Amino acid sequence: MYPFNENKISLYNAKICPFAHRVVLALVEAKVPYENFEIDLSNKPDWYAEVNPALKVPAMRLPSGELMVESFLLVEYIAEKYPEARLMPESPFDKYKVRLFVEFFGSNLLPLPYRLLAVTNDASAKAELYSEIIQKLRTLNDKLLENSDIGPYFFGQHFTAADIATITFIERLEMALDLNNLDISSVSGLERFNAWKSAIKSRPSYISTVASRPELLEAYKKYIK
Ligand SMILES: N[C@@H](CCC(=O)N[C@@H](CS)C(=O)NCC(=O)O)C(=O)O
Repeated sequence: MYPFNENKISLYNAKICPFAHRVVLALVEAKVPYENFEIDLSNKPDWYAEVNPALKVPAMRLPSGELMVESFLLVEYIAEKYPEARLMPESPFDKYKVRLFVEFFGSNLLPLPYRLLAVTNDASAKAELYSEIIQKLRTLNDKLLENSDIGPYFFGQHFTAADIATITFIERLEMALDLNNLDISSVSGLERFNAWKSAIKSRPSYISTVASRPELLEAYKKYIK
């Protein structure tokens, strides 16, 4: 039998995982008590197959015994179960906008850190990918602007699942850019993106849960080629 807490949510987490970090942010923002079970992804305990046969983190166990997987579905569950935190907007159309933004991000920006690490030692592929990264970040900037020109969050003053589900991959992208000595700090057309990123990164939920740079470098070195 796998370990769990029978009185509160059990979160099967890996601090370095951007998917798992989404769920941590949602739980902390919604002030949900939970017990963290840290899974070493390079040496998973045998019992983890009982929690998630796909052997991926995050997974969550409710005090009633149900097991749940898939990070964005977990964020949506937390948002719905704890509506006081207002992690999802109320109107169906605004909910659709959150999901569309997360979908856009997932297909366009989410893979970038892994792709960049994979061309670390290939100068021409790296230069090409750098242009693509800038172009995709500018599109992200414009989507943020389109939804709220003042910001700082996707929904203006209102921090939501749209921010939670995307920022964790930006952290990994920054790590991959730094590792490759690529700087985006003075690139034009990213002003709304930069303000968005700083606002989220200064939230206590983020500061208290983000993996350190050395922890990320150690975990992501396997993607470097
Ligand atoms: N679609 C899943 C993806 C989760 C995922 O890929 N997690 C990675 C870590 S970031 C994992 O557990 N990989 C298995 C492994 O490293 O063995 C979700 O959103 O929860």
